[in-house]
Amino acid sequence: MTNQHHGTTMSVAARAALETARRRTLRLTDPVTDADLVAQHSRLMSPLVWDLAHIANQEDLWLVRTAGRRAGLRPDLDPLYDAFRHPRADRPALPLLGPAAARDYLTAVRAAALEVLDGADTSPDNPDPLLADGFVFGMLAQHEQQHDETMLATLQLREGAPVLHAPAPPPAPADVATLPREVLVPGGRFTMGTSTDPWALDNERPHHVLDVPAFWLDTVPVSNAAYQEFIAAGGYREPRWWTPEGWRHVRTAGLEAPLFWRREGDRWLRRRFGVVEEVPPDEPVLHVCWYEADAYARWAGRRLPTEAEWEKAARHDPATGRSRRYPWGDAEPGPEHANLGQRHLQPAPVGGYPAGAAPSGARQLVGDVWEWTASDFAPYPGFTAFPYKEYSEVFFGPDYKVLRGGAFSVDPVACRGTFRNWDFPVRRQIFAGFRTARDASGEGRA
Ligand code: AVJ
Ligand code: FE
Repeated sequence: MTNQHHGTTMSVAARAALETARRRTLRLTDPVTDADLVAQHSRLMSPLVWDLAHIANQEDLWLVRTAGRRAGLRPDLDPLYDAFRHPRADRPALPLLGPAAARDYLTAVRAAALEVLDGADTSPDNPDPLLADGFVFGMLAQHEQQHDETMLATLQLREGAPVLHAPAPPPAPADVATLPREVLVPGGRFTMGTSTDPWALDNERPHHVLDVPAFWLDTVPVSNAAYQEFIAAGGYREPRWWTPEGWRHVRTAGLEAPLFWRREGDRWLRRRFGVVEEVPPDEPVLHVCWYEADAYARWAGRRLPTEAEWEKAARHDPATGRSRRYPWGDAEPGPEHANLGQRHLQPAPVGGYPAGAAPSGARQLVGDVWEWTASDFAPYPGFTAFPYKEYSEVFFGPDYKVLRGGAFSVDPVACRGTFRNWDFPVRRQIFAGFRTARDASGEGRA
């Protein structure tokens, strides 16, 4: 394929990714009343109408003004929708665009952005790295999808009658009962990160080789049933399972169970997008913070996997020594591989998606729930911020823990074996669960 053809292919892919993101944005907000769009459903979150106009404003900035070198539609709005200038809790008090004006801004910016895309040289040899392979268009599709996930979390926090509906995910396959509790990931060198994935973001780059010793990893994410055993064993009342900061947090925040859970008699109920239902025992646990995941792992005599271990389990192919894009290989995620893209409004039971298994046999590394790792969010050796420091660089350091793998709430465009997410260790409104690991001293060196 010539590079010019490649450019056309990337332009088509960019347009499709932008349009997929916009369909989701509208699917999330069209059924919401104006009153609910401007309300603050939690101090942790923005009003939905802020996310809407922020999506438009970032597209105005990066696609219309930066990529298109045009004047832009509303540069005057930049300060209002600058996430660093106004903490989420303060955003309802700002003179925000109302729902109709925010929707008009989205539509108008998109029309201009698609004109820019039509005229852009997205071939790989465009010397402008923003345009080569259509990177900046892919970046904005990922940005909109990330805010769609944030809006989904806001709708989960929202009280009141449901506005979202989706079919249940597929039931667990017949072989779940026979799955081993853990799988062995062999020791040795593996390539972490990427320097070639065209739409990989700055924090996923560059690729680098690490020696990761052999370790055992849970075949599937920790289930609600397993987590309930930790609760029943008094895990939340026993300081020895917690780090000092974790214990302080459990006491001051009064944590007793995952967010959205409520005890009724001897049953656990949960609220899920406005529906109260019994906690399904075989689903991956969801809405736990890093401290809870870390404490559970210690109680179980195990630990959280490091970020490098997680990525090796998800990408390393022992047959070739190569790191692949996904646990199942390089094929784009399909509905048989993983629970992604908000097709469902909950994780699938543990053991699902056998077609998406990694070479080790581990399942559901991608999709269903974000997985907390043991690691702080840090730059890879040779990192350079691109195209702006506020995407990743300003968050590097010990305040944030890395999450991997994506959840049912994540679109495939913002999900790959190298994709890195991060949050404070106290956060629970995100769609996060975890799995555990242990050392395999000496075992299984390939
Ligand atoms: C990568 C999910 C932590 O939502 O704060 C959105 C993504 N960055 N707009 C976030 C992001 C700028 C970011 N996370
Ligand atoms: Fe943003």
